[in-house]
Amino acid sequence: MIINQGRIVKNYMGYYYVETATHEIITCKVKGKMKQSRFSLCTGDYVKFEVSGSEGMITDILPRKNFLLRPTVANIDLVVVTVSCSNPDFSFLITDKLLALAEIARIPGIICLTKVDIAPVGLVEKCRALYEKIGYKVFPVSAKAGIGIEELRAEVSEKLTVFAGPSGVGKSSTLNAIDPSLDLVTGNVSEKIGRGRHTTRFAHFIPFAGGYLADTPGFGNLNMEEIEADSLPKAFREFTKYAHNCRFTTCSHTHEPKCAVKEAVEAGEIATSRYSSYTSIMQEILTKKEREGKK
Ligand SMILES: Nc1nc2c(ncn2[C@@H]2O[C@H](COP(=O)(O)OP(=O)(O)OP(=O)(O)O)[C@@H](O)[C@H]2O)c(=O)[nH]1
Ligand SMILES: [Mg+2]
Ligand SMILES: [Zn+2]
Repeated sequence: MIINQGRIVKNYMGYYYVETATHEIITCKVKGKMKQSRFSLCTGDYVKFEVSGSEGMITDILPRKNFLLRPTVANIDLVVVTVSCSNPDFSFLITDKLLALAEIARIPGIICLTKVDIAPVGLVEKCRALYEKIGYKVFPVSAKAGIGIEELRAEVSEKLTVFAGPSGVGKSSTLNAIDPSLDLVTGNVSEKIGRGRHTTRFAHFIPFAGGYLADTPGFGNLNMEEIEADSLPKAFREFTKYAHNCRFTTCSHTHEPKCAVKEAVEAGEIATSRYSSYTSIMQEILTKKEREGKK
């Protein structure tokens, strides 16, 4: 029996596709004892596996450098928060939720604003001003019109980059534009409900420019209930410099008096859209807690 190490680059129909150091892909299943393991394996995990015949059996998971809750991937270098200017409509809340998930996982994040060819007037400039001020790079692109692709390609090279975002925003289309040899399947956006059709069904890593690009399934509703309320304030990076001036050290920046974060919002130093996303997410988390408390 040969014991080997590798990395899960795809998880599909109960199989884990594990890439070895020599770039061989071994189709693996999970050994019984691993199924009860407190870790559930995900794409990006480094694992040990035994090979017998043509199939492998995963026996161990190696420690993770990081873990992103949604999309569920491990050991990554960069999250590209991918949101469209239109069709589906741009959403500050979804953008801020994705940025918060990256912050909580301590993974660098950038924003890719897709479909700039059909952007409402002023949206790109507004987003750039807002997010660049708080330290997020913004890449306006159009896969269709070939705008901004080179800049994005340079940014995502030589690392493991995950594209995350709602269904239909153009993650797969943008990846195809970055590397036309990929030929990923894309789908249209439903005219009736203005949402994507969940064309990409599983996360998978594609070798690219000394690293990997990861296409992931888009989501419909991005649920934040699993986040701890305590970890939310630091997920909004521009709050930090004000938060230590709040009257209460445990200030949640919602209902407390003498809250320096709220004062900064009123003074126009923190964007109202960011504060509004923060309070919405906090509400989602607290509503879940209350529901659980009543059970
Ligand atoms: N106008 C315009 N449409 C685009 C652009 N990029 C993608 N689209 C369209 O958006 C739709 C969805 O694209 P996909 O690439 O499948 O979106 P996705 O984010 O991968 O969606 P899921 O796999 O469902 O998560 C398709 O009809 C694309 O043709 C763009 O730059 N401009
Ligand atoms: Mg897709
Ligand atoms: Zn406060």
